Amino acid sequence: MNILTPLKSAVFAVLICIAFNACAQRANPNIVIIYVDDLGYGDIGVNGAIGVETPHIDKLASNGLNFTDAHCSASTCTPSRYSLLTGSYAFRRKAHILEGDAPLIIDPNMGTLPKMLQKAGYNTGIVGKWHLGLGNGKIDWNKKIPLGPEEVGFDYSFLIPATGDRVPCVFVENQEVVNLDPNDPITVSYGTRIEGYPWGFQHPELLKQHTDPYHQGAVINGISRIGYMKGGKEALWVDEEIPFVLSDKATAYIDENKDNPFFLYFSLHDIHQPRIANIKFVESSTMGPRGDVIAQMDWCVGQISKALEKQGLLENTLMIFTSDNGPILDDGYLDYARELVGDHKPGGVYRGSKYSAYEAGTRMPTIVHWPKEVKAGTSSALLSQVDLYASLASLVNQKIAKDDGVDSKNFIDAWLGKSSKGREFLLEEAYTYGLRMGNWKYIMPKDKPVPNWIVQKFVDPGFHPEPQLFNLDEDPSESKNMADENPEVVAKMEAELKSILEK
Ligand code: NG6
Ligand code: CA
Repeated sequence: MNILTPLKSAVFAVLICIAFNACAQRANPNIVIIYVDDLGYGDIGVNGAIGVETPHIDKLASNGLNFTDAHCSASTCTPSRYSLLTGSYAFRRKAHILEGDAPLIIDPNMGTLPKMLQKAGYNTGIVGKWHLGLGNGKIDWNKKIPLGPEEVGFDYSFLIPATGDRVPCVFVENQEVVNLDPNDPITVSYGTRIEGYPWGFQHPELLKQHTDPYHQGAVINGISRIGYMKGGKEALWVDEEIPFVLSDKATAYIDENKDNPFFLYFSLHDIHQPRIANIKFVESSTMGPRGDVIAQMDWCVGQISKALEKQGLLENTLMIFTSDNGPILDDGYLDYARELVGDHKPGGVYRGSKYSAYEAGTRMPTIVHWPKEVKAGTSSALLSQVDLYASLASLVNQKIAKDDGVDSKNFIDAWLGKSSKGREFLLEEAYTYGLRMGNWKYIMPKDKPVPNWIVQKFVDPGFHPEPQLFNLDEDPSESKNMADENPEVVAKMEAELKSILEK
């Protein structure tokens, strides 16, 4: 017998062993994105919240990586969600805030984050707010809806179709209205008033909260909404129960998928208006309903951690906790958020809010929690959610086709705290554009009057006839325009913005 044969077999066995271990170590993690609605940078305990406690989120931060300069791609919801799922800026699709009966705005032929994860062997689920449109024209809510999360890459979906303040106020599971009675069909209308649920402007006595004129359509559960609706009585959600319904669906999804890698996009209704906390959370803050729903949202986050822990999955699940746009105190419902805010700073030290091109519009509370791979700490890397598509693709070894995710770049090392290097330039979409270059912040001039509906919200969208330039190192709250002193910085940033917009 050749003396080398046993040696060769031993070496071979060792090599197989090493390869096997490497593969086993690289087992793809579960991925959970917890996407809060309208939560500001300063709205969580770990980032300085006053008057409300967020123990579950703070725990994620103390065991994970807390980002100080991570951004959603826009200061409103539909555009940010579009970018998160497609890796492409919303302006390329002219995506803006959608009504509740708008068609799907994601092209079903496009590559998406969930489709990429499906290819990598993941089961994919969305629970919560969608707000990316459904169907391919006028929706018939009484039939299976032809285009939606399934065509975008989700194996399972349980949705609030648009927003809590828009009709229809029903859940949609796998593209069918939940609990629909065929003898009580649903009709929805935006624009033209239809008889059905009473109208808020005619029946203020029915309301739990008064509203501005934009939210005085159908009154459902004592809350008037945008749009009109008829039928579907059995299917109506109860606002006070939404956090429990969504948390139950999300944790059931985790339980059902515990044996295979899964991607859960848990997209909370909180803390969007109408801010109607469950009695369990009423007066749990000093800030009235807005603070109470922050506490309620924190409880939902705790439910997810608990479900993962119960299944022994918390160690190897990559959880990303963040929000879709900056905070707003008065978005149309009279819940006294402005009066009760006290010393709390929803946007932290940053200027602006939802709808604004200033930093608080897009700088989001952002925590990455993955005990198996990510060391606890903080990171000041400049990151955008538009990059999660390419970054997660790199994590799970998937390639993205050339025409997909055109704005998405791979920053997985920064997202996992292995590098502090984020983007060189970062676009902030609003009603004008913001651009970051390191700690410079540029805002594109817009010489137009601020629309009335924005003025009424006490929001400064950042319109200015001249370019604005801020040095965030010295002036994080964007108070001193440095454009005149730094023409070469302005020129460089204008050229970069032009190239993004014209790409
Ligand atoms: C605005 C609505 C506001 C809210 C927002 C969407 C008016 C005046 N205001 O247009 O109530 O629904 O859209 O919020 O209609 S978001 O977080 O989904 O972007
Ligand atoms: Ca939002």
